[in-house]
Amino acid sequence: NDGYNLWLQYRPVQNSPYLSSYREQAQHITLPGRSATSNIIQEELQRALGKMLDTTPEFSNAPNPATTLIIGTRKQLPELSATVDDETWNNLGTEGFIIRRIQHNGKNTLWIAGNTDQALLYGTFDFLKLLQTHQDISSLDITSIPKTKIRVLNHWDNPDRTVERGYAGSSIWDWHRLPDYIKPQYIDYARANASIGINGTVLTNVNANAQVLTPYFLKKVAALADTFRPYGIKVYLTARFSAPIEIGGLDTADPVNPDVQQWWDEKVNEIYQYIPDFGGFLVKADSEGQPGPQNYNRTQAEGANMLAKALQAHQGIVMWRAFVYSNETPDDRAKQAYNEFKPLDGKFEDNVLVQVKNGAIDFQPREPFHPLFGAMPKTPLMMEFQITQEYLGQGTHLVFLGSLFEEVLDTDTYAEGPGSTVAKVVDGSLDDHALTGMAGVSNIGTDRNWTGHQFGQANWYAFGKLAWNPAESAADIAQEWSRMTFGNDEELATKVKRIMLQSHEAVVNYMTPLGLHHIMGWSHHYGPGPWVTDKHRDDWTSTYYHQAGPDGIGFDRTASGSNALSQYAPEIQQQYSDLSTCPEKYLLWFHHLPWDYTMKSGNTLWNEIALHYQKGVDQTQDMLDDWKSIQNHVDDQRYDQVLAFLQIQHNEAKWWRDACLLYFQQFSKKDLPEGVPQPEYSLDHYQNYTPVFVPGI
Ligand code: BDP
Repeated sequence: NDGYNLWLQYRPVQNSPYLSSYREQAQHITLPGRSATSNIIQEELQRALGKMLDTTPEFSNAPNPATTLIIGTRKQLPELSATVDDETWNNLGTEGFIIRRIQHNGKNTLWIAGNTDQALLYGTFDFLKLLQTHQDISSLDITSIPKTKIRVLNHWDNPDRTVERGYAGSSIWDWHRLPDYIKPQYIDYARANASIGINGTVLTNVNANAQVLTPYFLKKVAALADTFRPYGIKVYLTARFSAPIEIGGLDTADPVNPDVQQWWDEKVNEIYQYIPDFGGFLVKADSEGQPGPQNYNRTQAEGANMLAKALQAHQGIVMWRAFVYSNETPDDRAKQAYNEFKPLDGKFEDNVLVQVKNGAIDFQPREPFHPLFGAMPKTPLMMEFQITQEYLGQGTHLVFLGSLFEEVLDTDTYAEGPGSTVAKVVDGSLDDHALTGMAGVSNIGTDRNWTGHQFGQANWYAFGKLAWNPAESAADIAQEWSRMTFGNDEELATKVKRIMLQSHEAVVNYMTPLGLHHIMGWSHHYGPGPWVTDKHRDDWTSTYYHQAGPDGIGFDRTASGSNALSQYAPEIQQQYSDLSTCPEKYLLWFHHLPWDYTMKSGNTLWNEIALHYQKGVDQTQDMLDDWKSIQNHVDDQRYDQVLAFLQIQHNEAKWWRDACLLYFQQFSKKDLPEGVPQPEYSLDHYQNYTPVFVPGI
């Protein structure tokens, strides 16, 4: 088993008390739909039920006395649908579904219902998940409605098939052979995404290439859009702000220039000729060398609105990234996006979402939530999570990101009093926004198992689940994924869940404990690099962030420092400014403290840092031991790969610990506490060591 089938393994159901009830239910399926999507539903059921139950279900177009499972929309089944009230139907929208048990012809029947075939597809995958995880289906009454509207993967894929920050091979988009050749992998990609409710994909890198907007590429994009459409997945592209100059022959890209506006209008009309349901644009502007409205002294809103207006006639949207910062701005990088965007609240067109990374710096192992969440009530803010593990061990370390996503989503912004969680900002319920969304920077590539690390699949899965329902628990997601992926053996399920649920805390401990951040290797971002300094951009160095010196360590973001804390609600400001209430996990993010500062445990800060690094190493050992203990329950191929990667992770946790502690020890001038071994090499060794092969640069 090479992992290609992801969580759609459809393992034979054995030793389940429910096997006979599953077989009974799956005998005769009524599926009235005749669309491409209905065909997909039928094929998926045939594949899944055949593999899981060793049965070949019979299909019919209309309910009859033999029917045991009905999969039909409100319109397809008027009689049955009249038993459900109008309000329920309306609440379901176009994507929500119901799975409920009904009496039909005096028979115990299951009904998967919704307003559209797409909803039925989601319902079908949910039903199959129940079988995959051996759930009791005798009294089902499920209503599931997505809480966000736009649930998209962001592929940082380039036309030459390299993937920025990708650690799983090349880009899956085989541009050269498109539009003629539709790789089977595209279909399986769409199936996997539909199975977790993802309804959009941005095909191209945020560091954009204008060429993707030319007819040569648009034909290829259209072929992908055609492939994904029946799975409910729309395609989006990144728009390079200077495209009117680069491919349009204009000498400016100024958003208020009528020629520029006209160029975008025409370009958008052209795109819709190829792709009638094109989703819209994702834009990275005025950031890390990308062109943008600042080049013309225009605001982010003026830039976004120009594109938004061009898309309006076609119901397209703009996802405008808030990742705007500059090393020429003398202020703390953590404050810059807020300063740029907060004054623009209410100035964006209705079809613009501002896409904000979960934290104010950059996808670090742990960051406090971005201060923009809750600060722009008149603007829909879209969450951007990074599924690819740029700063978290890339394709090699096992880190379940469901825990990270959950931690951010559950945090209270206090924007409108207690209970104003980030999740409520993102799902639009706090400020009543209908246009809502979540983006995940994809970890998918051409590797047979899609994500490089088998457990990288769990992060793709968790992203989809949390985009659908930001309130879902990471622990439940981990459990569900593990059962679908590896099977229902209880010992295996317990151990895999334990491995997953401690993995995020482990990586924080051995990389950036207690609020440290951005201390990784230069440019490739793999491995430790707290010594990185004196580069062409100060805000890309490590010393800028950890501020370690003889007097202590940490970035002072309180009123005595950069005062980034002032960007948060007063409750947060108060809690995080005060050393007695600041959560220690964010301590050095907000405070600069002496090495002998006393922590809650009674340890000095120096000892506590060292002990956290050690704990991270110990946790990777626990993960390794847990994995070894389930060898008999996992197929060899996946077992061996994960084992080898866990071993690497454990060794690299030590590398992080030793390199960081030796580096910081130059300033603390203190011994390592008991329980933390002397590093194997001198600091010099670690500083001169570069991993041989680091992909994804
Ligand atoms: C950083 C990456 C860089 C991306 C950038 C972004 O290092 O490759 O282009 O974020 O999000 O994390 O635009």
